[in-house]
Amino acid sequence: MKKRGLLFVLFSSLVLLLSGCSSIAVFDPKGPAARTLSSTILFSIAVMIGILLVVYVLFIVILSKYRAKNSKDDYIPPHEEGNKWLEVIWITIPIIIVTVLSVVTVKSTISVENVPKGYENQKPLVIYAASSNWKWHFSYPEEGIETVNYLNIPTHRPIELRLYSFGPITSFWVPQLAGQKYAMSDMINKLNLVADVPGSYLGRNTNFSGEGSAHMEFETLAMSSEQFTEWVDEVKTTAPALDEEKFTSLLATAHVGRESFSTNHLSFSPAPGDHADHMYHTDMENGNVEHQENKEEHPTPPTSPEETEFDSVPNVDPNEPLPQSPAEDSSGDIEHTDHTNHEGH
Ligand SMILES: [Cu+2]
Repeated sequence: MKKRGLLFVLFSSLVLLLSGCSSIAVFDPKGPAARTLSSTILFSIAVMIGILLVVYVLFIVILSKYRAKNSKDDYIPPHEEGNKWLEVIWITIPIIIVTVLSVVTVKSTISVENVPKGYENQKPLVIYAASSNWKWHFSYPEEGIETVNYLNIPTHRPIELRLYSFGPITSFWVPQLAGQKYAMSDMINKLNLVADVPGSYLGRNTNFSGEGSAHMEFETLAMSSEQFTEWVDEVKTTAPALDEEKFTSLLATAHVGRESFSTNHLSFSPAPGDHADHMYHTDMENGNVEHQENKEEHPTPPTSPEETEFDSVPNVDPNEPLPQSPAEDSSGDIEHTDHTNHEGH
């Protein structure tokens, strides 16, 4: 009974706390893709609440209606043979629920994968977003500029983000603008989004990628296209150029603040091919050869000496005999407990 009271307190405080969070970013979308996702989540929650309501009402009704009663000693309950209609109902309803949820989910997935409706005819602004330990690099190929740890975008224009990573897999997520997508080292993932409300939106890496991953946050600033052009011009005229040497040292630095450059790294460190290319090359009959030849287009990101986890050289010589397991070794000799003594044998 005490346990149940504790659970009740925990549950009600959760309800209070969670309902107090009016600013859950996912439910405060500022663009069509995020709006689709938010309404899909809300719709699923509504369906779930509907199901729970029906289940709990039926549960209470059945519990009270069929509870143990004081009936006569010679009472025999009526013999029931099942009910065709009941069975039809409780098979059909779940099928309908699953169908409705699937249709809604597939439709919203397709819609967020594509350029948002109404923006298909506009030329998208391409931005390469690359992660490295532990920061984000944003390259604007058309404008020729690059930023670190902040992303400025114009509103009411489709943005095509091309995600990749210098190092481990990370995940790019600006919850108020779009869903999350992974950034990987040897291929590009495309993410389409549009911001239709100017403002500052928090973006972050949502995939644990090492000790600094919690600090991989960046500000996405959505502004009018005039302000955006102004900002680009300002960066072009005032920011320093980004050369290979500077970029290499930037990659090697764990944490940096915001930085702006009047040139970008794409000229000397091109991005990998996109996912479609990657699939194509590996799916070829001589997949490996094709992929090898293509290595120049897929630059291997620089790795630090600590990152030798995935080295092709195994730690153990395969020809060396396996170390004897303690099980085979224990011939009933109790004195063999000290490990250092053991090695001397
Ligand atoms: Cu792939």
